[in-house]
Order: sequence, then C-alpha cells, then structure tokens
Amino acid sequence: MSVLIGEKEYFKGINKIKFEGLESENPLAFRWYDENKIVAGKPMKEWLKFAGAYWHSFCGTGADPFGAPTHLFEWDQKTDAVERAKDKADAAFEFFTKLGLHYYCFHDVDAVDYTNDIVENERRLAAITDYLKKKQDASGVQLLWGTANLFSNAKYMNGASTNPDFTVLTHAAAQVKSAIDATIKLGGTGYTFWGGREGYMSLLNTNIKREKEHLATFLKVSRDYARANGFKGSFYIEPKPCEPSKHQYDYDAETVIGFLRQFDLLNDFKLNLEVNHATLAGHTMQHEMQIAADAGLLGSMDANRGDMQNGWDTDQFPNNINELTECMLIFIEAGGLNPGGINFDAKIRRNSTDPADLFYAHIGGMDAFARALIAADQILQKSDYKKIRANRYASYDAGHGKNFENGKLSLTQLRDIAAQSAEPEVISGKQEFLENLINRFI
Ligand code: XLS
Ligand code: NI
Ligand code: NI
Repeated sequence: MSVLIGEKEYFKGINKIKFEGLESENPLAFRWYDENKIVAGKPMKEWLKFAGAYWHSFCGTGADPFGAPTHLFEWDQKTDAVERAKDKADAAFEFFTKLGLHYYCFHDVDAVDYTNDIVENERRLAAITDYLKKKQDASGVQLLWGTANLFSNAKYMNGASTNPDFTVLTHAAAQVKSAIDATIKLGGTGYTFWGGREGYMSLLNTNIKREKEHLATFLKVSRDYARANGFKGSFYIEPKPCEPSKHQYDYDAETVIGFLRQFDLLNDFKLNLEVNHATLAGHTMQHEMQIAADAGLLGSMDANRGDMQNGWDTDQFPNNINELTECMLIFIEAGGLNPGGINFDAKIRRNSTDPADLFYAHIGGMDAFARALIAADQILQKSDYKKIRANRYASYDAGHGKNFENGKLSLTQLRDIAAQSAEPEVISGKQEFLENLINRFI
C-alpha cells in the first residue's frame, strides 16, 4: 500500500510505518505486526483486518463535559461542509496509508456534517462518498462497515427506532437508508447498528415490549432495503448495556442473540463486539466472544479497553496482552472474524495532542494484537491447553455420558446410574496451570 497524500500533508515528518522487529527502538515502527507473516496458515493482515474509526480519530475533538476541544484539526477549517469533509478524508487516508490500515469505518455524520434537512444530507453524503470512493480506489483501503449515527442529534433523545414518537423513527429511517446506500456504494463488507439510545432512561414512561418490536421491525425493513439493493455483506448488532441510555436493549451478546432469534433475524445479523462494552456488561471480552462464536455469530470486533477504576466507556487503545491472548485463542479456534475485522473504536486521550500520538496509539494496539495472535497460535499448537479442556469432558465421550448427550437417558435412568456409582472424584480444574501457560507463551 503506497502512501496517499492529498492537497496538503497533515502528518508531516511521519512516513510509512514499517515492521522493524523486536530489536527496533523506533517508536514509529511495528515490533510484532508484520502484515505478511504467516500465522496459523494465513498472513497476519488476513487474520487481523484492522480498521481505523473515523469518528474518534478525525472527528473527536477531545471536548468533554468539563472542558473545551483540545484536538484542533487542521482539516476542519473550510466553510463549505463537503469541502471540509474532503479535507478530512484526505487526512484520514493519509493516516490509513501511512499506518498500513487496510480498512476503515464511519458513521454518516463523521463523513460529512449533517443539517436537519434530509434532502441536503442525502446530497452531502452522496458527494462525499463519490470522493471517498476515489480515495479507496487510489489506495486500496476498503470500507469495513458503515453505520448511521442515531444518537447525537437532539431528536434522538428518546431513542431512534425505539422512540415513542413515530416521526422520529421515520427520521432514523431516512438516515439509515442513505447510510446503507453509502455503504453499498463504497463496497462495505458490513453495516452496523449500535443503539446507544435504543433503550430507556426510566421505566415509568416506557413500554419496553412495543419499543423492542419497533426495533425488530426497523431492522427488518433496513435489511430488506439493503438486500433489495444488492448488499451482500453482514449486518451487525453492537451490544452495550448502558451509556448513554440507562438501559440499552442490546445489553450483551446473549441478550442480542435471544432478540435475533425471537424476531427471526439470525440469518442476516451477527455481532460486532466491543471490549469496553463487554466489561460494562460485567463480562470479559473473552466471554462475549465465546458466546458469539458458539452461536456462529462472531462477526466483527471493536477494539479498545476500559479503565479498571472508571465505570464508563473510556475507549482507550488496547494494550493488555493477557486479555488479548485469551481473546485470540477463541478467535483462532473460531477461524477468525467472519466477515468483519478489528475496528479501533478507541480514542487518544484529551491531552495527547501531538500528531504522532494517533500513530503511537494505533501502533501499540496493532502490535498488541499481533503479539497476542502469535502467542495464542503457539498455545494452541505447542501446549496441553486444548487437551486439558477436552479431557475435562471425557466422561461424556463414551458410555452413559455419551448416551446422555444424545438425549437417550431419562431422569430416572440418571438417578439409577448415580446410585450404582461411587461418590464422584475430586478433579482439578487446573486454572492456575492454564493461566501460567498464557504467560509462558506471551
Ligand atoms: C459507542 C459505540 C459506537 C459504535 C458505532 O459506544 O461503540 O462507537 O461502535 O456507532
Ligand atoms: Ni463501538
Ligand atoms: Ni463503545
């Protein structure tokens, strides 16, 4: 991938980031992520389809409820919205190509600023996607997934497709329709629904049953529209338990799978799991990934990490190799993400204000994933990890255990087997042994 610089160079002094290996002391080089290195039968770049998130990296100004913007973007200057958006696209593609990211993700309003005029928004999105298409063709960078922001505008304060006011739902539909058009036009491999406002703040004013039915019908018409217009990719639901809603309907992987099953959406929808959302739901990311993988719904991933002391979505860059190695065990055993990738839904801190900080953040995240992928592959190949897990269930592999698994034993028969057998042995779960394996291979 060659570097694509637009009219102006935004990240001056930073060249193409290269793999330099463990000996390198260059902070602007990869030490582990070697995109063509073969791991478990595939090049790293195929396992780890990293994507840049437009919203955090090119729109997030660092403003917080207590303070003003600290990231003052040079590409955010022009008065005409589409011209301003083109500068932003230039900056984004310069960044993607210098870093070697093969994918990106965006919300409609990240690509170009929206107004409250639907027709004007459609015009703007069509214009900027013409430009993005050219940038994609010139660089080879692809759209991992598109989405519509149905949470920032004031009209969504009571929800988008779960809003008690039907008019708001229609406005959400207008946005989703254009965002799907944009995704199809740009060859996106997925389309994501994250419902930050699809939930409630108070049960006192909420009819959950009707709201969830509206959400399901909304997803169905969106799917039907996309399929009728040639979209072959996957739809994703991105679970999150809360924030900004007190309770979000797409709480966690299990909840979403139940919802998809209830409303017969399992054929078209998979999960886009996010690390910090898993921890907010009181789970590990490993848990969420295993639940999704077991259901055949491990679609895509939003990579980030939370803060151990803060109870919100801090969206920090991933750097926990132990956690990632455990995730990669599930990931490799599931055959990777299908058809998604690893979107850095993470933001540099408000006081990380050097242009290079965005590079350090992504390099660190990519290296952490690469190191975890290698470690997990070694664990699977060279250790007793798989054997120990399989052996724990050996009593179901033959005899009565097997008959039970096949549904051939009644409760009374199970009782009789118990009465004839000795007291169960004490069998170790070997947790610490397994934890040590992870550290040994990192
Ligand atoms: C917010 C979500 C959001 C989605 C895309 O917490 O992670 O960024 O990924 O709408
Ligand atoms: Ni996300
Ligand atoms: Ni998030």
